[in-house]
Amino acid sequence: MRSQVTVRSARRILCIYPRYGGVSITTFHYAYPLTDGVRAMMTPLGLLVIAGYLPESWEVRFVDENISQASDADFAWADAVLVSGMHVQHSAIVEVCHRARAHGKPSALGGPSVSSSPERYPEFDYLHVGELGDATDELIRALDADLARPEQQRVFTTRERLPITDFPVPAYELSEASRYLLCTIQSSSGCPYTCEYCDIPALYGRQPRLKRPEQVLAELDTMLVAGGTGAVFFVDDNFIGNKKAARELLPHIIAWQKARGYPLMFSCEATLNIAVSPEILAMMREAYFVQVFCGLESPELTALDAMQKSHNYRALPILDAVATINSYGVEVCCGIILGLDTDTAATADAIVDFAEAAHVPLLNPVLLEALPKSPLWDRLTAAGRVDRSGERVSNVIFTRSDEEVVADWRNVVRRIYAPEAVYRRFDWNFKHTYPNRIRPPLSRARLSAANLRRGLVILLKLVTLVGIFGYYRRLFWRMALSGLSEGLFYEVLSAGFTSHHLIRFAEDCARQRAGFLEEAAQPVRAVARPA
Ligand code: B12
Ligand code: SF4
Repeated sequence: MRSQVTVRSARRILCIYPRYGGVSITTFHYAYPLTDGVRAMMTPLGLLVIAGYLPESWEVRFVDENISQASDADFAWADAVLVSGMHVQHSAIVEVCHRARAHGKPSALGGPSVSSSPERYPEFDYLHVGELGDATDELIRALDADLARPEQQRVFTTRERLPITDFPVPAYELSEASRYLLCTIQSSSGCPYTCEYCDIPALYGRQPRLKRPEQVLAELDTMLVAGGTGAVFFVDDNFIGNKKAARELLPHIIAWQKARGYPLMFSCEATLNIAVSPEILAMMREAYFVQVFCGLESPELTALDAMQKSHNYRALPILDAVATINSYGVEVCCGIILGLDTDTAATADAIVDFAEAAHVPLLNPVLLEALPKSPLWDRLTAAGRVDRSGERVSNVIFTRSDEEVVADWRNVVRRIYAPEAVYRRFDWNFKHTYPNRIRPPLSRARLSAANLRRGLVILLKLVTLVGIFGYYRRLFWRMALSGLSEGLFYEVLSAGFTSHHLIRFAEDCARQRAGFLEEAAQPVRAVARPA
């Protein structure tokens, strides 16, 4: 639902999502040129939720600067500028604030970065700390009452969250949905576990809050009308944070898909112990979930014990868990953390060996970072091991030298994303994972003009850039022909597309240009994603 605040003034609100930091594994930057105009990974859901919550009488414009820059005309049009973002976007967030100020417009910042570190944003006129709730209504009241920039920064902190069952449908219609690889949706917030490095339980709670199934379906319908192109990511911190709720939701999604000819395929984040819930996996298969992102963090059991993440292997050994999930047609992606206290000179090899043994195509190795509000932050602060200078590769003072940790990161990325290694893992999935997927009907929804155009463009560009001009073209064709011989056309395109980004990223790594190392000015560069 929209805000219940009664407003008196007409307002024009410009919502801006700033550029990401450097290229990273999870943003797939290098694959965008293979598409028909994709410019960003996922729709920024938080800001779309806020846009959907603003009073109906207020006009809203939405600009994702990963797609195109907000123009002077946009700023001139606006009465106020609302901004969101993660720590990795810090410098771009501040830059948007300066532009708003140059146009004499008040600016307000909300989202994950300011919610965990408001002190990093003294430039903004208004700060919104926390989730949608009473603070959001206060901000709306303030903008309704007065458009002059306040003399001093005003900080609104959510004390009472809006129940998630009252959340508005995100304003998908304001986003250029076709410019994203994935549309995003949220069915729950929070996670019952307490992994040491993670701030999710503190920020969003240990008791997952749940949307009603009909709410989720209404959001999917809105997304479709807005032009969402086929692939949707559930941003839930842990899709099985409440297993009963997942069991209740999935039959609704299955029925929705069947009634509409399976217009969408899904992915989500979940803990690896989803492997011991066959009934959930069976329904995910039926609903056409094709990928799950699991925060493995380390293949070393001592490391998992130390970070309170033994749920990754207690229910089922890790390799068995991955194989079980694969048997439902669901590909597993793994988050990996380097720089743990338990890491040794053997850790990099253990990670590379794990990738090979588990046949996981996509891994996201990152350096440990202490997030305020996480148990790790408290432990390392007490031990004098949090470095707030922002001048190192992480704010954690590792037990090994920075050089060793970064060398391991580089070593892992280079080896797991060497063309022969990544194609080999995809090839294994052609034989053992993807054939286990349902074959959705070739409905009108799936054969839409937008889907066909995107598929065709990717095919042509992939064949040209990689299949003809790529230095690893022989390996590419071997992988592609192997998949095609199994009748897996979509999967071959997807593997070629994904690998293109990963291989280029690893090449950058070899040339010492990759990711967080470029963003030396940002204190938070690489934190594991949750679940
Ligand atoms: C989806 C996701 C991504 C996606 C897309 C991000 C996007 N475009 O939105 C991708 C895959 C790109 C991504 C990447 C990364 N992510 Co991420 N990601 C998420 C995730 C799982 C969901 C985000 C989401 O949509 N949430 C749902 C929405 C509704 O919630 P919300 O954004 O918080 O918005 C609410 C409030 O904050 C508020 N609000 C938000 N904006 C605004 C604006 C205004 C004006 C107002 C008033 C209010 C307001 O209202 C909303 C409703 O309550 C979150 C975890 C989480 N629980 O949020 C992590 C999270 C945002 N990611 C995180 C991190 C660390 C990363 C990476 C750095 C990980 C890595 N090492 O690779 C990378 C960065 C990549 C890069 N270099 O650019 C951290 C951010 C830490 C921080 N405080 O900045 C989070 C919080 C997870 C965590 N704790 O570790 N991520
Ligand atoms: S890392 Fe994942 S499983 Fe652990 S507390 Fe965070 S969201 Fe939950």
